[in-house]
Amino acid sequence: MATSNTEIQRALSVSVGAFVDELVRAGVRHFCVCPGSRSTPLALTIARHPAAKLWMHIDERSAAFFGLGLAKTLREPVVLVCTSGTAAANFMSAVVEAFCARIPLIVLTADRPHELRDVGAPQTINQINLFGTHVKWFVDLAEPDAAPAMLRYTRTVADRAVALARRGPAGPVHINCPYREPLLPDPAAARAAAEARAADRPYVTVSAGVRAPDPALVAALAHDLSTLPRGLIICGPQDDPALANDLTRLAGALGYPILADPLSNLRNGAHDRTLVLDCYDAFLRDAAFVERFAPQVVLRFGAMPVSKPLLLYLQRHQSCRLIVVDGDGGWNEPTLLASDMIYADARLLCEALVAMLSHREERISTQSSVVSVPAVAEISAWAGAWQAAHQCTRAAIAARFETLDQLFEGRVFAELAVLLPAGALLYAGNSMPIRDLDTFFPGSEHAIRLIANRGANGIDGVVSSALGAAAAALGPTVLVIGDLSFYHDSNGLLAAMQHHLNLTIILLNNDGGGIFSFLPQAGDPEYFETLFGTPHGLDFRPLAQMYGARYEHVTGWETFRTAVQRGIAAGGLHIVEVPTERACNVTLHREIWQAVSVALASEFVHEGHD
Ligand SMILES: Cc1ncc(C[n+]2csc(CCOP(=O)(O)OP(=O)(O)O)c2C)c(N)n1
Repeated sequence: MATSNTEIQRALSVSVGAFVDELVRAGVRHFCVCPGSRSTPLALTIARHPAAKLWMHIDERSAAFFGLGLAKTLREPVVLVCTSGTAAANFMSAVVEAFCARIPLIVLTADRPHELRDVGAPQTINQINLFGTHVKWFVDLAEPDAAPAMLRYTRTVADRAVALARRGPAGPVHINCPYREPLLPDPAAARAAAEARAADRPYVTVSAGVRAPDPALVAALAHDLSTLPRGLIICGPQDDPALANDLTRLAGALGYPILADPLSNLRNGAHDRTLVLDCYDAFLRDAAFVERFAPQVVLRFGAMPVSKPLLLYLQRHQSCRLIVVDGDGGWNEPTLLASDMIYADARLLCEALVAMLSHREERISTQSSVVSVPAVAEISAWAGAWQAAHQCTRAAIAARFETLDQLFEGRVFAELAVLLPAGALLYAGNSMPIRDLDTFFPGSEHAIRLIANRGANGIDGVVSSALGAAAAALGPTVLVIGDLSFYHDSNGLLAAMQHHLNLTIILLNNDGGGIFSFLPQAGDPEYFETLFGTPHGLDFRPLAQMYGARYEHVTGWETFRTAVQRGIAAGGLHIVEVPTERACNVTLHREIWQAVSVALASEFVHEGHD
């Protein structure tokens, strides 16, 4: 072990130099770093590394969510760095979100050396397994050591951490890094450590395969599905943009409609969207539709969708076969109704099923088959009914909006569907924004990316996550957020100023938690406002001023459109406040659901769908 200060400094410089260099070699580019003394070796080494992009943040909670937004948008691991003590604890919410939403993060917490732990040393807490079961891997790194074997160890840990964070199910890993004083690394020694190895190759190249579906399973599944005409595909939040083509092809081969969650990456884009339905959250509230259109089979991909009516629909038809596909081998199945869990890569499974189904069709058309294949007319009637429900729901919503002059939270999303250019990224806050996005944002051929923090559904860290997304996005980024969520992470706004980011925030200000007005406790006159509504009466304009944001309080749809377009065109930080009223918001939602029911009743009486 190094004993003199010179030896300690050399070991520190070489070891941390090798560690940061290895993270970069393994593919990490973005490092979100927070100030502190114990983390000095990491901070300085990262700042000096030519290929590392440094994002400095003062508040650790905001930093971690910023990193999460970056990682989500880039679909790449991002590193977080903080000093010892409660700084590390402030990473917790974002680490939990990353774990639940399968987002790769590499969390580096600086710590004191072992002999200074649990002895009352300042700014020292127990950081061992600090994030509990919400990380995929925890390592209490060995103290810096320049011995060749220890450098091999350090580089291996870095490669393994990046690989593990990436490998499905992706998620956060935590490396606790003990450093002994003196903490200043010598830049030349750190650089020499990085340059000691040939460029552009990690110490260990980690290769991970994908889960290919078992051919026997594909054959059996294709057989079963081809005998079940009344099928649905449900696609929840998932991150693979290439799945859209394969899934829509499978839907076409089976004649099954796709109920596509806003975070499924399926609603928008150039793929065939004929069978992609995006307003089922509204029409599955209609009891008559739910009763009449019972599925025989449901194929579910991705995480569980946000829509509660969809969950209730599945619960209503419990006898239907529910097949859940998870290429990561996880268990995203909160309905507890799954009959089959398939651990296979979603795209490979779709491709194999399509190939098998077309092969079967060819065989059937050349032989007289004993297998009963659904008549094309029967498939069309089923899919056609869902498409008709979709179209008449959209029309009913549009008709209601035409006569609606007042500002309504749901309509914000219908307006954005028109205002956002192709290539834009729309971040939705939790609570009502994600739900209204689900119902009111019609899909289109424009490639608009929809993102939200749906791992743990927190209202914390949303501003920072959206700014992280803005830092990575190629097109304009727009965040729609409720006032409590906005207030919760107002610290995050500093990043926009410090890093010159472009973000338009649409602040839906109903002075409290609007979602609670939809719940039964809204009927409690004594405690509702105190415990749930939680009005704050804040004027956010001075806050915006403090962070150099342009602030516009809109009063109607014309001013809303102009303000959003101005925000997108001008760049920088724009906050567009849309004032709404909680009770009125509930009434309007219920009116629209009622209008949808009326439209469905008329559609299905006249058309005689079955
Ligand atoms: C960190 C965290 N704390 C509390 C909650 C519980 N919660 C869910 S929605 C909500 C109200 C959010 O209000 P706002 O952001 O204004 O959105 P609105 O309900 O008005 O759409 C709260 C407190 C949560 N999800 N996450």
